[in-house]
Amino acid sequence: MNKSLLSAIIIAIIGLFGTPLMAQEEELRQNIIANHSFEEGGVSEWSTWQVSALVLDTEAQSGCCSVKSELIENVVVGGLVQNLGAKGVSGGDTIEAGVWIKTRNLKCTNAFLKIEFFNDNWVATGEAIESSPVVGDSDWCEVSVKGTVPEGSTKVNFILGLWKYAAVDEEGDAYFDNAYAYVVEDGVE
Ligand SMILES: [Ca+2]
Repeated sequence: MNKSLLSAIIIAIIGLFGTPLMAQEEELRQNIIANHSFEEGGVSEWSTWQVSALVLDTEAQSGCCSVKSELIENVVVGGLVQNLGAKGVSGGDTIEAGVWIKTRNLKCTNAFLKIEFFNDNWVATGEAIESSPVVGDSDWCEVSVKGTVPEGSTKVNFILGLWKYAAVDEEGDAYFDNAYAYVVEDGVE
């Protein structure tokens, strides 16, 4: 068999069997965070929990915009939230998630990604998973987490979080961009 015929056969085999597999992986690798890069004008698709959020076209890790998030007065924790449970993520699924964060002069507030798990009655179904915190003056950096969703979870909160650990006025800024979450292993048999 000559080489070109062998190559043609290999390409045909990849054509027959490779595509469906790749399509399946592609489907699993689909970013389930909506408005993940804040390019859609404002914070549509996100809920604000004890933060004010402003989409700016002066800072961006990708595209033209990112979101600047700030804790509202007199709270120590808050964030921008999407419920992955409503997007089909459920107990047993293994998820990989992350976001890019930039901070400026952030003296006593941590910026991070956190994923929390609850059942229908908002009772925690397991330990939350949390990224390393970004503080101080940091250029765009990626934080990520990976974990398995505890059984019985129907609400899976993906949170671009802020936590103020000292009771002083915070003058710094935190920006988030390019949030992602993938189901890397589907727990459903
Ligand atoms: Ca962006």
